[in-house]
Amino acid sequence: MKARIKQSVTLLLAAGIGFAAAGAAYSAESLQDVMKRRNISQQDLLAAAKTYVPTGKRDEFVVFSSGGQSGQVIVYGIPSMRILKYLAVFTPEPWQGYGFDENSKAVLRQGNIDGKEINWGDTHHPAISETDGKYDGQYLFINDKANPRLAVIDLRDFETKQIVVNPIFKSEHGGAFVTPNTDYIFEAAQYAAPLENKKFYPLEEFNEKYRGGMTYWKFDRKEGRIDAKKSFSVELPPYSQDLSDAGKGPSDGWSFTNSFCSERYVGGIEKGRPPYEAGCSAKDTDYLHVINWKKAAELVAAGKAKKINGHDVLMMETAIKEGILFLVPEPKSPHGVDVTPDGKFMIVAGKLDTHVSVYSFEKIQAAIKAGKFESHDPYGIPVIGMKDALDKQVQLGLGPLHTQYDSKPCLAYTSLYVDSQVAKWNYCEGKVVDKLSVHYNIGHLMSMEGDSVDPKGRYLVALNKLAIDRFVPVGPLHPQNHQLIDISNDKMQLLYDMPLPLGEPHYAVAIEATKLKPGVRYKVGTDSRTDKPHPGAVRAGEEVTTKKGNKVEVKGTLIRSHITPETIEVDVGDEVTIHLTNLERAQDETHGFTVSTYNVHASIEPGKTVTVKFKADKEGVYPYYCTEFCSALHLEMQGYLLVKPKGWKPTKTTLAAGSYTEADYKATVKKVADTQAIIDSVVAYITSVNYKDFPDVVAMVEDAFDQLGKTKGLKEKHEGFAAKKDWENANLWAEQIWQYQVKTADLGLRAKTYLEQNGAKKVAK
Ligand code: K7E
Ligand code: CUA
Repeated sequence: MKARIKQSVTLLLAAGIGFAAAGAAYSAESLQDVMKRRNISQQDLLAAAKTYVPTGKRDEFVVFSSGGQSGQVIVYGIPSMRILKYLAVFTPEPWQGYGFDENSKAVLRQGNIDGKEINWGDTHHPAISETDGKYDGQYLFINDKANPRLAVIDLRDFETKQIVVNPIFKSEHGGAFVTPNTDYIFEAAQYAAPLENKKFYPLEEFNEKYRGGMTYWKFDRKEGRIDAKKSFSVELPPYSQDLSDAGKGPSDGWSFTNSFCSERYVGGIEKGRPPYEAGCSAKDTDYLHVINWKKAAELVAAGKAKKINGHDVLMMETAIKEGILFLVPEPKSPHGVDVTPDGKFMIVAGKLDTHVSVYSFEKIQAAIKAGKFESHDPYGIPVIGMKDALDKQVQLGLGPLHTQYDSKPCLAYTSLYVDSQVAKWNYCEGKVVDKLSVHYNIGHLMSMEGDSVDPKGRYLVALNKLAIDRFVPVGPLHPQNHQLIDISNDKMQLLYDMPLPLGEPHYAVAIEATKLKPGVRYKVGTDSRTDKPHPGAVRAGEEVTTKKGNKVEVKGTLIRSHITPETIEVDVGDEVTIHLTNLERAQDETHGFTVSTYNVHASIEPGKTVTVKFKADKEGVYPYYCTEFCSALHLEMQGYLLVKPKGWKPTKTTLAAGSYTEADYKATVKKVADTQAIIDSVVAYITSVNYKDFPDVVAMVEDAFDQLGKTKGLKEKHEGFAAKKDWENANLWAEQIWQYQVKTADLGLRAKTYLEQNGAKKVAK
């Protein structure tokens, strides 16, 4: 221990004074040498140059990808394809404490269905909040297909704030999609089921009793939460509603939803009936659902909805009568419907058709106005003739699924699942301009802000379903493969294969990195899951442990490098609640907290307050500690939970002590003086240059002085003990000054290096 401190002083001194080790001489390989050795072509090199983000530089775009069955969201950068974070949404995630502390558990448990805890989700479609149809970078939404739920993630801190359970569906897939000003986030049911909860109807009553639907969740932007009371649904036939999109520009106020299995076929392979896949693709067409959601919202507000499970549902009968619901045939088992950036067309891709169908919003409106319908479906919904709604059909290839848009007008990219290709085509002229093979079986694809009114072009990502031969084998379960494609030129160029070790991603959205402005710290004492002051928060010096009956409540703090309190004593059987506030203001100074064997963990970022709770049901000794390597003395950031047996009485009342001498004390005092000299020299350097022009440095300097400020009063304290010849206390309090100095010096040296590397200039004194 002492040896280590001595070593770190030496290191500190060396760094402060600036001994730089000279680089060893070696013969450098040329670029040509490397290309030859690694068998890299000019084309590879170009791709590498387009994706490489040198150290210290940042990506241009940030992607939020669905994490599929992981129930999470994956965040990565473009063009580097480096993974930045997994966002915990429907599934516990221990690093972030999600599901292991009380505050995040409260969010996770909002997703309970009928009191059942659900600890996973099947996330499909993320959506970024929009203002005037453009991504605004404030919120992210994502659906859970398996358990019909929707989550709200705040992009100020990238944390899940809310989960809402769909009150009438049993599965949902066509969501999340946002309206152009994020008034509503909507989702479509997938597999039809009775809308009333816990109602049983046999499959023989499928046509009469099973239903699909669309739910429009009202988003309260001021609160940053969905307002379930102001949300509503529209009842739809049991047609297996699928992907959807919101109208924009001229089509704002309308939503469009595909369907498959409008045959309403019910399988039964075990009874010798042909399976779903046969019965669900028998017809040549399915239905595009066209809904006037703005009018629907007005009708609901006017009291025309029926309450089902306490939720407003506009029934089909009302929707038909009020003229807000229409169907248009679409070929065959379609998947994606994607509204063009100008809002004039809806492009539908039919999985079993080689064409994409471009529907005209203008033509659909004309047919509605003229009352020109070719028929009505079995539920009485007016059906607009396909030819009356179509602008054109374009043959692209096998298995078209999803479409995204370019910044250049009329250009679209459609994924071809069966062909394993991306088709680049012009929807104004109706012709294919380029095709590129991907590896393999592409599902969704994504261009930069490519589903907004203002796509950014440049890059496209192919979200492939199969990776087969792309990566080093890791067992039968292969990684996912996201491929980055350069679309800035006439010909598409494949740039990069990224194996994703979490899946299966369905859709992803990419936003310009500069639009995201997440914070680096919370206001001290914030519950990050409610965005409100945490009732268990305390400031330094206010830490307290109380006991009422068998309930022990600890209000503690964390700062480099100690946890207050360092001992928690309880009786066996006590319910223990520990609230911890991270007092740090420094960027990235997160502390973690866990107690041995009690299955609790918290990630406590600067300013945050988090609660962990457990029943101390076994007597014994349980170390607790900080789980983030937060400082040189991180390992010492520790304490003991002592769970005492019933009726236990102490026999010994003094703690085991170290034995320090006057010489130890003097050595510590000298160390403190030497370190202060380093700090002074670093401060002299920093203030001699234009450090105020570097916001990151200003923050580091602030944090450094914050640390140094904590030494106040400690000098008097150690000198007081020294006067009484209490060398133990004198030495340890002097040592504590040095602890703060080390953190100050560390920040100061980091600031100095930053300034030197970023061309700081001398300023006149
Ligand atoms: Cu996998 Cu959008 Cu759910 Cu298509 S979805 S591939
Ligand atoms: Cu705090 Cu390690």
